[in-house]
Amino acid sequence: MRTSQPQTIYLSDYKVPAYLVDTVDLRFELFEDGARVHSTLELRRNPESDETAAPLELDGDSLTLESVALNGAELAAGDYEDRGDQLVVRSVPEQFTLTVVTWIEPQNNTRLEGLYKSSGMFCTQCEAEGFRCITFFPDRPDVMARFRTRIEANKDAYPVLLSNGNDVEKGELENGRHFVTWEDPFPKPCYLFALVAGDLVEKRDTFSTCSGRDIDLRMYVEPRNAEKCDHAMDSLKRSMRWDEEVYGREYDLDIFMIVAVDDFNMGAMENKGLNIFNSSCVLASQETATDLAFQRIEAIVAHEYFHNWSGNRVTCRDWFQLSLKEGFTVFRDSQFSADMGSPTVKRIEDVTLLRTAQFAEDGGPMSHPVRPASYMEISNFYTLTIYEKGAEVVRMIHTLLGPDMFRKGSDLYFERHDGQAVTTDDFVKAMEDASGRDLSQFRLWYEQAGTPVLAISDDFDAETGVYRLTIEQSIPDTPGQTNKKPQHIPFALGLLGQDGQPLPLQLESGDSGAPTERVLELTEAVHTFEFHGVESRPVPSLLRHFSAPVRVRYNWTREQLLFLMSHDPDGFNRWDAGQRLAVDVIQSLVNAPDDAEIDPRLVEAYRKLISDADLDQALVAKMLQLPSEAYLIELTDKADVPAIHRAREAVLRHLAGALKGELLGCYQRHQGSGPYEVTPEAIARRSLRNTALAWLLMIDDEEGRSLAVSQLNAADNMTDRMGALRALVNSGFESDRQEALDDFYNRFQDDPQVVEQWFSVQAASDQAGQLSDIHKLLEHPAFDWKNPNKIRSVVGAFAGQNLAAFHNPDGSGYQFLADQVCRLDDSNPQIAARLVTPLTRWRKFAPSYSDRMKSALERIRDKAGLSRDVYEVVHKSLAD
Ligand code: 0A1
Ligand code: ZN
Repeated sequence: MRTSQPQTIYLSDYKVPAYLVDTVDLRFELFEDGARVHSTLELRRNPESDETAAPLELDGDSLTLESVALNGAELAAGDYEDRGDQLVVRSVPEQFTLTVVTWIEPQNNTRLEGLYKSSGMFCTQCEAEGFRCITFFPDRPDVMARFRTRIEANKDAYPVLLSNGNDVEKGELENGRHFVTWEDPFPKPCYLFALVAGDLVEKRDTFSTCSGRDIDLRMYVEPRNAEKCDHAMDSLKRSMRWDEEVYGREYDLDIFMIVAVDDFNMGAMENKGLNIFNSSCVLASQETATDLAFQRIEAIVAHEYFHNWSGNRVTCRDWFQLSLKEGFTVFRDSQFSADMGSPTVKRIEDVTLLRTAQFAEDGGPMSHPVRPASYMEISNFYTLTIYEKGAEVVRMIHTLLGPDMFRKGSDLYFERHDGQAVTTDDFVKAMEDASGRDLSQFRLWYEQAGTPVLAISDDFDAETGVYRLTIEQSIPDTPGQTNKKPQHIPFALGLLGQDGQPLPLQLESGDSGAPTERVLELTEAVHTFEFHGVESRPVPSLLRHFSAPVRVRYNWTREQLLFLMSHDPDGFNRWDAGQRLAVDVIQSLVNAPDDAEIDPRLVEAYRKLISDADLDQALVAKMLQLPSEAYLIELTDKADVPAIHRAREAVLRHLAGALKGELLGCYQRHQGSGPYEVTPEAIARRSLRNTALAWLLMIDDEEGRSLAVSQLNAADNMTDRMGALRALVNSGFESDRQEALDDFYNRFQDDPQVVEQWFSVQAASDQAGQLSDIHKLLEHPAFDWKNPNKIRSVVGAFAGQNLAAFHNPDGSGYQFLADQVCRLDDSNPQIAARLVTPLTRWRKFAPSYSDRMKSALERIRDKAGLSRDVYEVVHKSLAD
């Protein structure tokens, strides 16, 4: 329990470590009532440190210290100090060996940081500061050491013993125990350490690298999951090949292992040679995983694999540099996913996440730069800003440099910094040095928080044939940052003539060979661009491919949006025009709910989309998704969520009613035949059918109902089964809903990943997820307060997706969330802090809501012994 106020840590206080660790020799004795950890460190003073007389300070957390020895001689109690969170040895020589023995209790570790037990197996999570829960150590990423790890455990219960690197020795011990020793030849920070011990089945494959080395690929899962590994294994091989081809990166060890664990705070972890995954992010079969899950698994497997270079071989100097590895790796995995499927669809998905969730974060109380200047608890900084905005920043460098120079830059970065712990600045420097471009102003993207706003106006002079575009950038104030400087923004655009044809973009008159798309570079607060030789007023296609993470303000008319929806050669902007049009229609209804006329042009646009079989169906599937409530809230000041919910539903119902015939036609047309496949075409087909079904059930259509029931009974895959279940759950057909839910549960009750989907389809539904229903789900025998996935699938889905119910005007949703946060704060502070997020946005809502949200936050604030994680989030949210 915390007794003092949490401290803020500043980037400006960074100092090189006073001591370096060359090697770490670990011996784990694993038992049912705890584990003993013997750690032998070869230490020496850091020649680069000016603290020549500094005591040795090692980090620790929740450890029972059994003994300390220096150069083999046990230290007496007065020779060291055990402060609980630090072990201090005052006088040490230049170079020495320190042996520390600690006792820990993995079986009681509910925080899931350090060594813990999940479904009977031992596993670890050390990023960011979990290694200190295992043994005393300089727990910071710029201390890189070579690890040797011996694991000892009962052989029957834990036949599989894994750690990083290569297994170099194994053998039998007394009392039915055995051991395996692992050696990792690559120096690494301790956050990349991993250990797994359990009764697991092994799935093997091999990969032959570009230089002809054969790599052993191994997946370890619980026996009941043995048939759910193929997709992850295939994804891994595709990732390995892609990283060779696109980045010239070859895998370095002889073995690459993946382990699936059920209890995990995040998605997965890139431990050197031994990636550990949340089961829900790696296990898949046609019967149990949706298309979305298949795609997510491919992306996460790739992400963790890509970290082997962007994160492990080149790592972060300190945690302020987190985006060095995360932003770059997300950029890499998004390029990979784009190459594996449809680049336009992937871009739409990434931008949807960015614009709804990252923009909201950037405009809220936790807003921080891609490279933060301070934090209290680093676990709170695994954010959309670090990951997604960080990836956008790397993408902009890619856009500014072009693919060839970018590759030169990444080659230089890996070559120059291999084996080092570096900063985001080192990354940018490598890009500059390789390309010769000056990125000094660009660096502001790492330093300034907040989403830049581009206010755009235009005018057309028919006499001179000049079209003028004025772009003014501003960056809103964020906590602790005001008066920001203009940033360097790549702005891609095109102009369309009245016939829908792209126009040459002549920045000087008479430039006959001008391209039809350009990337303009904004560096000043205001720019005016003139385009010559334009015959009639063009329609601008702005910020194509979402070339920068900014908000564009421009007064589109609905005509222009309809025009772009059908003519823009940039698929992304076609989709975006459709989104803007739908937002406009829904917002008018929010503002004037009694004026029920819904623009017939929206209906016609959707009719065309649904019926036109010549269009790219994957894009159509995306275009048919109305903007989410979360996005509509993000676009609104002082939002009234139930009103937004009603307006959006009214538009959906209106569209469904008007387009019933087309929806039924679309449903029939996309009936699949042949075996299940996870190709972009098949995914689009299933998505279109399930959207059609969902729309039909929104108007409680009888034909839709019977289609849903038969689809549910006939489905040979989870996408179709879940599509039908979701449509029924969200419909007014109450008895079908209950029957469908019961059948589904009976069929899949032994599969935790499917039960999680079953929880969340209810918790996210305005029909099945009212607060009283949520309480029942929490009482359900399959619910488990110790399992983060279950908590996310009920509490997280309710507060994050069932927005009208969560924002019940009586404030009951907020009080409910506060209760759950307080309850989790002791057992799992990381999860508790993440769950608070919806409440932190209280300023965004109309006063009667925001007052109640604030008082829920105050209740959390007043809980005794609040964790540092929750403390930081709540205090920052309530600060003026
Ligand atoms: N580095 C991992 C994410 C991760 C971060 C923290 C964790 O525990 C607090 C676990 C995983 C990734 O980017 O995949
Ligand atoms: Zn990552």
